[in-house]
Amino acid sequence: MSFRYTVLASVSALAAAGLVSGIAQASEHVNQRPDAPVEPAVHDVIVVTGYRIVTNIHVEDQVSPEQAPVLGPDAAGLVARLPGAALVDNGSVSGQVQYRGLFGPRAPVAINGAAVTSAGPNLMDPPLHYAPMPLVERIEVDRGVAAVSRGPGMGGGLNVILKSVGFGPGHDPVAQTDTMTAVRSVDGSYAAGGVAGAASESSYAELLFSYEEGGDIAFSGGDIPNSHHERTVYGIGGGLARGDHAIEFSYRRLDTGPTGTAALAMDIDFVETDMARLSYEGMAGGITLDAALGWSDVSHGMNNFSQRPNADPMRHRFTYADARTLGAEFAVGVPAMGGVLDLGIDREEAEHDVLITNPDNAGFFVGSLPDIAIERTGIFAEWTGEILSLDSELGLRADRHEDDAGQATTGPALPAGAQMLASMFNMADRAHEETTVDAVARFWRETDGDVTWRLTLARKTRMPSYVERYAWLPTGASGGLADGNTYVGDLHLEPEIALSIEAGFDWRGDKAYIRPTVFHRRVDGFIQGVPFDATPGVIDTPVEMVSNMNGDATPLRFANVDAEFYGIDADFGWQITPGWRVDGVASLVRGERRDIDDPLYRMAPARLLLDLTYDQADWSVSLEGEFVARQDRVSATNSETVTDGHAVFGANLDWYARDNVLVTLGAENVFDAIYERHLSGYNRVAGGDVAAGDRLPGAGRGLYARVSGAF
Ligand SMILES: [Cu+2]
Repeated sequence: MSFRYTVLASVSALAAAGLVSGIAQASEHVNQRPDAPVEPAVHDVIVVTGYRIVTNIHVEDQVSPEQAPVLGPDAAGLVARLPGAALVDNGSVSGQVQYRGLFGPRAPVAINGAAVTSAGPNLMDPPLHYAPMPLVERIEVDRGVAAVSRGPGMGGGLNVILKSVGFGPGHDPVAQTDTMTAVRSVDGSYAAGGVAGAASESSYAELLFSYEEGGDIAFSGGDIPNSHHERTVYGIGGGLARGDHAIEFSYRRLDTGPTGTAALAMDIDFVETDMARLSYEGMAGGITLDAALGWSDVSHGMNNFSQRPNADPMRHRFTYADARTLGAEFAVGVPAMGGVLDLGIDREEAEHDVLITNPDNAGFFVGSLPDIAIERTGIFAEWTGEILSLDSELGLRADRHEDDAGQATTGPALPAGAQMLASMFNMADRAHEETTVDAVARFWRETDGDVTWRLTLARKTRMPSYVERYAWLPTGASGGLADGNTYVGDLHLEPEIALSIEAGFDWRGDKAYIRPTVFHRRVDGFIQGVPFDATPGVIDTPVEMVSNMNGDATPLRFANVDAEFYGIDADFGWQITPGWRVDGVASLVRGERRDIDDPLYRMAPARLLLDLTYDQADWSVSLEGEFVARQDRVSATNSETVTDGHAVFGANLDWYARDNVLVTLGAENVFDAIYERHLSGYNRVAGGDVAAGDRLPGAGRGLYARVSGAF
């Protein structure tokens, strides 16, 4: 249900922002339920393909990248512009979103409403890897926490809506396209893609395509090591509608070529992913029906020698990581107690397998995460309506989880210590069952049209990831933490349980707006690396021996600890004169252990984004400053280093060449500042322009251009 709400919210936001009729028409097909309410109080929408937005004051539920520079191929960078959000950058196309301190497996991400399964045990292919910028229409973000109907997950839910021609307004099929091309000087990159198809009110068919390629990103000290990328996506889709019933089908193929991930021990050699989804949406007797079947198959290869120097053939590694998923969902919406009650059931089956090899030694292979099977069946109830004149959303969900792992295989060339760990793993009871319960209550109230108060209370859970549970061999695989540590899992991990409260208001006056939020989240059983045993550095266990041979005498072990997060963030703006306006986003988050005195690892530093914009009818110019504070609250457990504060400035010109063509020209990092990004990890590529072990810097000065067009 929340999915439907946000679709409608964005459509109305676009209309409110004064979009021209062409795009409004293209969006009309999503407006299948004109009676459904619109709830910007609980969702943010980032519109990527908003053409000709005549802005007086920012509409409260969208951030438009057309008025702000969005650089590079990663949609994670776009989301990072929201209040409370930041980019955790493990590579040009390996970015994760951090939202109010949560990232990686704690931040649920869907594409077109479908959960995305990554294959890489270090999230080289995080969910947003599957949403190249030329294909992204908009991104919807559940403010604070995700509704239970989105599935399990701890943080705010992200749903990326890809471009689609969708159903059209007319009886006869009409051809449509929506494309974007971009070039960027700092990495010599280009991107091109979009959707083309034909649509009528009863059917549509479409083709999707995108191609992106870029070299290493330059900064004033040289090139950022292994920051190149290459990615292709193509797909088909279609739909049939009869009366109150519609079915839609989509298939996409993703093909990522050699791409660097300098903060990790290996680079991407390939990611080859097939994804398909069949969905039904309809209405019968006043009851709404939603059903979907999804399937994905990821084949991923990575290595530590073809894109980075590695002179020792004994240490060459090529790792294969595969994942397959099957999912099914069914939900009904019925009128109840003056509101709407959504009842749903969903099931997901996932298989993961990771095999480490040495291509120069046929006897060296090891199944480090062997034949992992993860099954989940969930049910939820979510009611939306009015309680004591407060708009309310009350949700409850329960999930049954079953995990298991197969037998670890080892080649004869593997050292004896690792052989022993494998046989211990194979003798252990690896199966696990768990039931988790989530509850979300949201209340919001609009007063005299200017202020919307909002309050969210939630109990959310997260199951340990398969890496956290089943990593029996100490390796750098950690779900993309990129802290340089070696990790082992724990078969006995408990689920994380988070209790959170979040409160704020959205105020919009004639000439200004502000939307501040304060939040607190207490997590029991927070899963985090801790010293392997009571005598770290004393090599007295098989795990420490094997880890020491791999170059880390002090491995970490995933364990349940206690943690908390709190912070404040806001976006705001002021229309100074009819032509000039200022917009800004400010974010502050703290994450701390509660059981010991140590900040949590990889927390975003305090940040302020400020844009000064001059608007005219057909064009606008923006100057942007990004001010990032020093981060000295760093995790001693993760050997995290401090980063200094910095300021980076950019400028861009938007020109609405026609009603449906937008041209953007911009300059990034105009003063060519050298700065370290706290969330980007440490360089692990030797022999480049950044010393191994140093923080990876941000991009240097450059120009970029982008043309978006819909016909
Ligand atoms: Cu990988």
